Amino acid sequence: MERNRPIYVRSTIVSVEQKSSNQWQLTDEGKSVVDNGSHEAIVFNTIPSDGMLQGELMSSVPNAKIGFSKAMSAGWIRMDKKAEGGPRVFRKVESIQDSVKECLEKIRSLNLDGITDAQKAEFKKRKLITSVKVNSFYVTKGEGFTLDIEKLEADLTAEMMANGSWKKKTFKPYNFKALGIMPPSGHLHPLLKVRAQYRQIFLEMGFAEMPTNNFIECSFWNFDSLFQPQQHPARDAHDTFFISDPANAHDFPKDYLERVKKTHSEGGYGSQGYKYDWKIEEAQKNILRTHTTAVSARMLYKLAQQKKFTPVKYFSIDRVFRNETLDATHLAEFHQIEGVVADYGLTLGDLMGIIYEFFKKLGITQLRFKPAYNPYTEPSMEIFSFHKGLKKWVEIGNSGVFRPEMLLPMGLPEDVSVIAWGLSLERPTMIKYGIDNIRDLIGPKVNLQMVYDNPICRLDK
Ligand code: FB9
Repeated sequence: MERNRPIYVRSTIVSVEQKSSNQWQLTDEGKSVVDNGSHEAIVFNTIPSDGMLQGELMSSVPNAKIGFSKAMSAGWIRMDKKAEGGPRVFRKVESIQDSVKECLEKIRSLNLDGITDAQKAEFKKRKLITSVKVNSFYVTKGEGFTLDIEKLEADLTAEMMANGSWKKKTFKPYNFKALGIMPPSGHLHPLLKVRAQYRQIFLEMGFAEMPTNNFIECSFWNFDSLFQPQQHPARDAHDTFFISDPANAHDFPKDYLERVKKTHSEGGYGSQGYKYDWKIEEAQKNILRTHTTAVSARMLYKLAQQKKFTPVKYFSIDRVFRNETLDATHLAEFHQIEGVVADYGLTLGDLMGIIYEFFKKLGITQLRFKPAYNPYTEPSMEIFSFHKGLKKWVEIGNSGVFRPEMLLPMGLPEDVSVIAWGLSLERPTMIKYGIDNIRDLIGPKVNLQMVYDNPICRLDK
């Protein structure tokens, strides 16, 4: 091995050069001519010395029409149209030279000597030959040509360095274009990808995220603080999951609880209340929260304890639980997305405006609002968007202005209003990733490969 040649470079064993060319090849008909003679030669050879009826000739040989025409043009045969019994065909010469057959034999052996362009054009027109592109590889010996395939070393080892054996080895050159091995990594679930997008939208709009790390909530914060009466059907076990241990909560702001109790049972703040015997035992019951509005209530109460009110924008995206009938798009839990704005003198127009802004960041601009009912908001509106794919208006959320019976017992100033809206995380995720059954998105039957494979989430695209 030359001393000055780098150890990792192997000299060329063979050089390969690709060349493309167009080549004439025989068609099946051309091959038949080589095997059986040209059509005109077959016609000539079929005619006996005393001639034959043209009709008989034309029906007795294949390709008789082209053969007859070419034989006539070549001066090999003649026709007597007035012969007795009908037009007869006779030979004009003793013998013929089948040049078509001879040329095609040469073309088959790739010998085009003496074959004119006009002949090639004629054969091509008669569909006897066709031009094909042929890719050829010309292999020549390189300066390092050898018949022994020497194993290229992939690694320079300490042992080679120590004993000097590296000097006699040839190393495989590094392939710096090789892609690295995909490192094993985690994969975000589609729901979490979409949650990140919604979180980003809220943050861009100046909202702060609420602490939602308590799936278990007491009925007081989940219902009573929201002025939702204790006999409301949503508070029954068929809609709500109750916790057996600990079944009850005991830590409430005492003064606030009394104000809530009074507002429900006797009214107050201009409201007649529900006029029922409000029971703390109902408020103490622990449940799995049915909406993140329970967290909003806690945050608004905390806000009201400030000496001086300050406007806020809060949001939350987290799991809520409802003991509802399951189907292809509903499970007993879902992720609720909620936005809340508290400020002086907010109106329904402000609520519509901020909902427009929110959904515009999702690429949705066609909205409609439909009057609705929520126990804790008045007025309330369902939000609809025109779905281009389905060509119809679909519900995409709910919204409203929190009632004074909810806000004033907390201690918020009378001129402060709070607007809020909500939607689910699952619905947009299923739409985004084209998932029809929620069990393909969430739950024990989810195909984890879907989690690995599904693309990045961009909600505005
Ligand atoms: O998310 C819903 N639909 C939706 C949302 C987004 C979407 O695509 C994205 C825009 C690109 C497509 C559809 N809905 C609300 C409407 C329906 O899906 C509905 O059938 C299911 N609703 C859930 C509750 O059902 C028991 C979705 C969930 C929901 C409903 C209401 C709220 C939150 C979630 C609320 C609220 C609220 C109201 C006032 C004040 C505070 C909170």
